[in-house]
Formats: sequence, structure tokens, C-alpha cells
Amino acid sequence: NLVPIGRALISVSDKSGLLDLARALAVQGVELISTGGTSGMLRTAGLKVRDVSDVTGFPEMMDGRVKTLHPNVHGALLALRDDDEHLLAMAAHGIEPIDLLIVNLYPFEETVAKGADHDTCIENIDIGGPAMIRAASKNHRFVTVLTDPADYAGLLDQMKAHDGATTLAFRQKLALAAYSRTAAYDTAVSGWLSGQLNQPFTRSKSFGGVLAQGLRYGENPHQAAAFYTDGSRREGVATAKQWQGKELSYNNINDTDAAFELVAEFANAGPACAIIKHANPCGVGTAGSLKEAYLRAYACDQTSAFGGIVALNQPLDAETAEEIVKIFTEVVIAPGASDEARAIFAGKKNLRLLTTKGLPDPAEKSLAFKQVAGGFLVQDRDTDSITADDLKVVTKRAPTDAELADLLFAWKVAKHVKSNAIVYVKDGATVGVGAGQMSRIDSTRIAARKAGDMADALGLAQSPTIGSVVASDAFFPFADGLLAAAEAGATAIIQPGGSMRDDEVIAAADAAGLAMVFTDQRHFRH
Ligand code: 93A
Repeated sequence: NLVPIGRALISVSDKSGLLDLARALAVQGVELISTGGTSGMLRTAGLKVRDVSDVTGFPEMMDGRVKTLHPNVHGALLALRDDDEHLLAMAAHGIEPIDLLIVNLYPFEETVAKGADHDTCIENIDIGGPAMIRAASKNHRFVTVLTDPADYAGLLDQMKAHDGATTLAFRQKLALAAYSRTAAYDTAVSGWLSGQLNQPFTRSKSFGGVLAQGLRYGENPHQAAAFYTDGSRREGVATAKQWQGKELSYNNINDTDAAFELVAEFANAGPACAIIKHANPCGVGTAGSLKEAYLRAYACDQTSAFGGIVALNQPLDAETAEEIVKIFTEVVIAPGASDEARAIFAGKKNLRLLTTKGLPDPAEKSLAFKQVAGGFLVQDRDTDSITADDLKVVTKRAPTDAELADLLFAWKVAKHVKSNAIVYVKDGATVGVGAGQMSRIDSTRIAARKAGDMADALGLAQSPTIGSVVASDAFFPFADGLLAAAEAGATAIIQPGGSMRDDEVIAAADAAGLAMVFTDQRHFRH
């Protein structure tokens, strides 16, 4: 299975390590063929190189769009060296075998990341490179293919160990790397195109991602894990710049995403802060200043906020940073941070600070995936939102303006809480969150109990749920959940409605003097 290397085609955009490799190949007597830019560099360095146009009999044309797309190149890569017909075809058409292909592609991903214009991105879609990589990889029984400068040294070691040849095992490994590269490249292109068209389903036929980062482990230390980007460049944890602290873990990335997506719902609400623990909010606060917003979010559940993830809807400022460093926080994400705020965080080595250029758009269409045995489910992200005009008052009493504002606030938060979700809100901050329970009444009671515990810990005269409003992510199937909220002191309720027993639930609300509105829209989250 050893195949000696006699002829190499080199066509690289990233020219790092190129000269050392080409020199070493030339010393071993390998004939070098190259495309324009690459051959220019090799020739300038004094190496003997044949232009690909000499092989194809065509000039490189159309701004380089057509350089290597020719049977003399693809036949040379694809011909089976032990097949008589293939050998006859090569002889008949003067095709000389290429044993080694060294290609790296036009920097499409980097071009998009730089924010280049549409035409520049299009020009940076490499066609000839992936075509050759795929041809060489398919024929790895005979052809060695390198797609990453990091593999150059390994090739030279192989050739040294095997008298100028490579082993099948080595070629197989490189073929796998090569196909992974072209798959990632195509994913980046389709992701970018779907972003341009705002049609996320266009990429649903082949799901893939681009490896962004290997992770130390997954949800638990015995699970291997990695972070992939989908090419959409949606603002958030995937696009954020990390200023300090250890590498993010799997759980950090998941929670940071949850925190930032939640706080983005409050883009136009003045300063807002969300604190997340185990993917659920343990506090969301709005206020006149970012510091106050943070303190209000923190006050909702100080116990759970320890070791949490903090997301802000405005650039982190110094006075907020001063507050945050008072307790242990894993990650802070914000659309920017002042120099003073960064200086305050710099003393906290374990605190990660992430900044983005802006907030994610809650209305932007994209897909959400969930794995099941044997497949995965795909759905639109939950992008729905409501305004006061969408609400239907179903009780005798309509909510006051203050209640209405809090109801809409609570509804936004409930969308980001695992079902069954119950959220108590007072004056633009959560005061109790019940998440992830199998029965709605349990979520209602747990949230109220936690709020009571917090009041005790803070030495408050009464629980903050007294005079609060409540959101429920789905309808109350019975009156008992609603009555539990009323017992905790809630005065108004927002919920989808639609239960068989709506009449019973509305009657109970009227009897308790509650105002209740229906959204006719559900926000399950599992
Ligand atoms: O525009 S292309 O898709 N058309 C081609 O036929 C072609 N062949 C190689 N781009 C093509 N390439 C790419 O050119 C390679 O993948 C490599 O990234 C680049 C190297 O060009 P140069 O040697 O001129 O710098």
C-alpha cells in the first residue's frame, strides 16, 4: 500500500510553510506544478516549477475562476493506477498522474467574518480547490492530499520513513481531514447564503457545522464535547470576544447563550440584566441604571445567582462591574465594556468577560435542533412576541397600567424558563421563578416559596410576591394553580388560555379579584 510521490500539484491561498515544504519535496526529486500565485512564490524562491496552464493547455482565466478545472488535472488525480482502461485513457490523452495534492482554499470564512461586501464574499468561494480536494480524497488509494499547513511536517516524516512514499493509513487519515474541510467550507457558504436570504430552512437538507472549538468535556467530565458554529454569525456567544478568564465550558456556553437571548428581549427597555443558572433565569431586572438592574436581578434569588451567568443589554460600566465582582460569577456577557469596567474585572482571574458588538435579534428566524433516538427534531426558534394590543382581558377587572407593564415583562421572561414556567414580577423585576416542574401548581408554589425565603434572608417585612403579577407559559389546566398564585399575593395573571376549564379558571380569578389576560400564544420550552 506504499505509493511513491513523483509529481505534486500545489495551489494554496495560505502560503505559510509553503517554501520549506516545496524545497523538501524538490530535494526528493518531486516534480512541482502550481497555480499562478503559488508558482510565482516558488519561482521567486529559486525553485523549479511548472505552471498548471502548461498542464491544461489553457491560460488561467476569468479572474482565476478557471485555473485547474480541466481533465488533465482531474484525470491525473482520479485515474486508478491499477486499472488498464484508466491507464489507456491517460496514455491516449497525455494525462500524467499527480500523486500529491496540496491545496488550501480561498479564505471564505475569514472574508465573511471581516464583513466584506457581497461580491467579495462570492469571489472568495473556491470552486477549483474543493473539486481537486474531493477528487484526490476519493482516490486516496493512490493520491495523498494535504489541506492544512499543520500537516506538512507529517508528510515529510512519512516520506522520510518510507523512501519518498506514503502509507495507505496516512492517506486515509488525510482524506478524512480533507472531506471534513470541504464539508465545513460548504456549510460556511450555505450558512452565509441563508443569512443573506433570511431563509434558514434552505440549509436544512444537509446539517453540519463548522468546528469552532474543542471543549474540555461536555455536560459532565466523562462526555467529550465540541462547539460548532452554523455560519449564521448570529450575535452571541459564538461571535463574542473573550477578554479574560479560563476557556468556556460546555455548560458555560449553553448558559451564556440562554442569558444573552433572554436579556435581548429587553433591548428597548432601558438597562436590563438577566442572571442564569442551569439554563434557567434566577433573576431578571430592569431599572434606571445598569447597576440597579443587576442588583434587582440579583435580589430575586441571591442563593442561585452564586456561580451564575450574568447578561446585560448595555455595555458593562464600572459601577456595575464593582457590584458583580462582590460575588462569584462564572461569565458576564454584554454588548461592550468600558475600559474601567475591564480594569475592575482584570483582578478576578476566574471571571470570564465576553463582549459582542450588539444584541441578538429576538425576531430573527433560525432553527432549533433537538436530538432524539435515531434522529433529530428541527423547528423554528421561538421568535413570537406580543404587545398590549394582542391581549384579551377575560376577567371583570382589567389590569391597571402598572400591572399591564409587569404582565408583559413576566411574559417575556416566561418564554425563557423551562416548562412548566411560572414567573412572578413586580415593578419591572422578577421576584420569583418556578421552572422545570412536571406540574404547573408545583412551579407556582416553588416560585412563591423561594420568594418568601428570599424575603426572610433579606429581612423584608413581607414577601415580594405580594402585589406582584404572574405569567404562566401555558394555560392553567385547573383553578388550583391560579389560586396558589393568588394566595402568594399576585393581583394579575397572564397566560395563553385555551384550557377546557377556562370558565372555571376565570370564575376563580374573578372571585379572588384578580385581573387576567389571555395571550392566545404558548411558550413551552423543554
Ligand atoms: O477560482 S477557483 O475556484 N478556480 C480554480 O480553478 C481553482 N483552482 C485552484 N480557485 C481555484 N484554486 C484555488 O486557488 C486554490 O484552492 C487556492 O486557494 C488558490 C491558489 O491560487 P494562487 O496559487 O494563484 O495563489
